[in-house]
Amino acid sequence: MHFDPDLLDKLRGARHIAVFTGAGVSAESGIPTFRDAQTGLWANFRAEDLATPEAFRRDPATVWKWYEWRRDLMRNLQPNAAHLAIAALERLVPRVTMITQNVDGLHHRAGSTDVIELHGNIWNNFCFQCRKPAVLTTPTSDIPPRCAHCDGMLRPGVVWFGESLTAPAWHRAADLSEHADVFFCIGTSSLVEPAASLPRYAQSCGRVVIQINPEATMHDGFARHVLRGKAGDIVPQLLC
Ligand code: BJW
Ligand code: ZN
Repeated sequence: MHFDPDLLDKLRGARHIAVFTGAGVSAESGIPTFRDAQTGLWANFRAEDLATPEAFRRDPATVWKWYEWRRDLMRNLQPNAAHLAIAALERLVPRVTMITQNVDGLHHRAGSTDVIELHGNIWNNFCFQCRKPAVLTTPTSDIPPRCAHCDGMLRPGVVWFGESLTAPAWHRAADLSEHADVFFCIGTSSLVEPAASLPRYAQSCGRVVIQINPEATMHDGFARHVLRGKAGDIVPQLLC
C-alpha cells in the first residue's frame, strides 16, 4: 500500500498520538458493530429496548440477559492486527493515548496501556441504585444479580443512551484531542454524540486528523488524510 509522504512525515515527527476508535476496530475480531445494515446490533435489536436506563427499569431481566449474551459472544475472541499494531505504537512514539468507544476491553488486552473507555466496559458491573462497583464472585439465581451493599439491581458498566459519559473520561478525551500532534479516527460511524465531535474538535485545534474506515463518514470532509479500508489491513501497514 502506498501512503502519502505528508502522512508518513507527520507520523515520524509525532511526539504524542491520540487514537480514537469505534466498533469497526473490533469487527475483525468477530464482534458485531452497531450500525452495519445486516449484522449490526441495531439492525437486529432495538436500542431503546436494551441500551437505555428506561429499558432497564422496565425490563431489567431482558436487558441483563442481552448483555450476558454479548459477553458470551465476546469471551473467547482475541485482539486483531489493528489492536496489536496500535499497542505496538507505544514502542515507537513517546506518548500514545487511546480514546475508545468500545466496551470490549480488547485495546487493554492487546497491550495498550493508556486507554480512556468513553462508553465504559462490558466486563464491569455496578449498582443501578447506589452506583457502587460490583464484583460477581459466586453464581446467583437473581437476574439481574443484586448489590451486596443496598440490594439494588446490578447493571453492566456501559454508558447507555441518555446517560452522561463520566466527567474525567470526557475531559481527558477533549484535552487530548486538543493537544496530541496526530489524531487517528478509526472504525467509527461517528453518529453518537458527544464522542463523535472529538475528531472535529481536534481538527479545529490544528491537529492532524487521520481517518481509517472502509466507508465514508462525515469526518472525511475535514480529515487531513482519509484511508479507505479495513483497520486490520491498513493500521499494521501504516504503523509497523
Ligand atoms: C470498520 C470495519 C473495519 C466496519 N475496519 N472500520 C444530538 C446531539 C447530541 C446528542 C444527541 C443528539 N440526539 C441524541 C443525542 C444523544 C445520544 C446520541 O448521540 N444519539 C445519536 C444516535 C443521535 N447520545 C447519548 O445519549 C450519549 N450521552 C449523552 O449525550 O449525554 C448527555 C445527555 C444526558 C441526558 C440526556 C440527553 C443527553 C451517550 C451515548 C452512549 C452510546 N452507547 C452505545 C452503547 C454502549 C453500550 C453497549 O455496548 O451496549 O455505545 S450506542 C453504540 O454506538 C455504542 C458505540 O460505542 C456507539 C458508537 O458506535 P460506533 O463505534 O461508531 O459503531 P458503528 O456500528 O456505528 O460504526 C462502525 C463503523 O466501523 C462504521 O463506520 C463502519 O464503516 C466501520 N467499520 N468494519 C474499520 N474492519
Ligand atoms: Zn447498591
